[in-house]
Amino acid sequence: GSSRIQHPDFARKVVPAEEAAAVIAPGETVGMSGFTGAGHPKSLPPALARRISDAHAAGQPFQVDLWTGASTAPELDGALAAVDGIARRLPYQSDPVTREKINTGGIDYLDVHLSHVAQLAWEGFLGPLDIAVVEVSGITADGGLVPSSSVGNNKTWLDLADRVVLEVNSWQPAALDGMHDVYYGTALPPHRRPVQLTHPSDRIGVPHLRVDPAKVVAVVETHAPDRNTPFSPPDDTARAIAGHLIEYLEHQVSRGRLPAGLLPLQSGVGNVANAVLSGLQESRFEQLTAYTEVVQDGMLDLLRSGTLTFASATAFSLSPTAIEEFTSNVEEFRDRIVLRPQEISNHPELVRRLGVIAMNGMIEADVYGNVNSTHLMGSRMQNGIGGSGDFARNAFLSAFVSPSTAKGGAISAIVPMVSHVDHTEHDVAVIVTEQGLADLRGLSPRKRAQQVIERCAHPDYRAMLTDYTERALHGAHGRHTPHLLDEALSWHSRFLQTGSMRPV
Ligand code: 0RQ
Repeated sequence: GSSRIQHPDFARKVVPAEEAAAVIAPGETVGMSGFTGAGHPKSLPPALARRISDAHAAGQPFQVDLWTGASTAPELDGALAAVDGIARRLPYQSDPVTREKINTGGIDYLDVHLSHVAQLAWEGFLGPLDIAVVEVSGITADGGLVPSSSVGNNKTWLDLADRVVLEVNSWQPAALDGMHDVYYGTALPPHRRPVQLTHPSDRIGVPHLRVDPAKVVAVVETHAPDRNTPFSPPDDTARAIAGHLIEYLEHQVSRGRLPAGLLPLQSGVGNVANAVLSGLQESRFEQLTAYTEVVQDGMLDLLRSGTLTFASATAFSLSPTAIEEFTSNVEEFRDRIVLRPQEISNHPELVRRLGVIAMNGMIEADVYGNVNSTHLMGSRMQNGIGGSGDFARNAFLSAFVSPSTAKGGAISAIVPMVSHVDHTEHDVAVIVTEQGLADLRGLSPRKRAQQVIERCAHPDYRAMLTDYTERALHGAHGRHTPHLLDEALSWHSRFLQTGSMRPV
């Protein structure tokens, strides 16, 4: 074994990935590590995909149920989906091949709040977990597992699974050791206790994961990178959205509704989220903190400049350039980033106590403030709800952001009625597009509709939306949330029939 495996019992169990993959039998449930393309196993999954493909070629059925932390990478989700190796998948994915199989009905997909996954598994409701396949960055002399670039559900998988395969990835910086805080205090009700965390930087657990060595059936050594999606600089739309949001936060501070250092920030991933973080870099804010899921490029920049003093998350999601920046300056980041299990990074109790400011992307919002984060045209799964619901419902302030149109203007992201609801009107405080920002707090549905149309809708769709709400006010069964039921989803139907939400 390499120097990353300090314990002789584990070193003796090192085998090639093919051999490790052979311990997984058809029909088993596999819990794998991985969160936003970080910390997933990289060698066993492709080997498992080859086994599955061989079995299928020989006319034998072979599928597994796959649980993870969140999204993984082409060599895991992509490879297993491509060979039709996944029967059931949870909780979040963003892989194009997996997405296609979900939408053609080949994969049963369960879209679960990320903070709920561990308790759902513990409850036993999902069935037994046969095997855990977890990437770690090292094994200590006393058998402790040094977590990798994500923690996710690893604690739960290692505890629950009958058998365990560890992938020790020497590509991960050795300096990750000490950056994790694994909380072992969770229990199912009625034995649950308060989680004693009152500041994003609090440490309430231990730096290493535990595993019963008797359960470890194989150890695989790898040296392979995380997904490392390259970073594209924010476009004008993303910058405009970020500008509105930051101006709004400044205004809230000046009105005394938020402290000068704001409250712990949660930010989704992607172009707009990164633009908000870049915008904060140029703003007057200082002494910021983050209580979020993912540390992305923009957050690393904020930490380096000192605008952000501390970030708590469950995973990294960095570009190749940012990884280099992180590894060559790791000492600078070590005491200012902590990675936790996702049941803690996304814990409703903690999100509420800390007063998190949540900022997440959306597919569409309706004029009354309901938000769809997951489904295109009501039925096609995009990625999943991820952690957005954990944060949105419990945040001090919850914002949803999106360009006002999609597909070159053929789709309005502001619609009469959302085609799927992930976040109800009760969980949405602020909606932001490049057009502007609507603060929906304290407004009745009819007043919300005015704000959303005026501030957020694209000018091409404003008159149509106003026309709808005005006719609904007179034609609806009730005037509280006025809808014309035969028309509410007609924009989506029109898009599916004609390729545009605009009338022909
Ligand atoms: O399609 O790829 O074919 O071009 O949807 O849209 O604009 O690239 O948006 O990457 O910011 O993702 C909600 C999906 C937004 C994301 C969502 C089409 C559009 C494009 C993607 P193409 P964009 P983003 C922390 C928090 C849930 C999880 C979450 C998400 C594709 O933010 O997954 O918040 N959120 N997690 O063209 C039809 C519309 C559309 C539309 C966009 N109204 N109708 N298609 N598209 N709007 C992170 C984690 O939880 C891990």
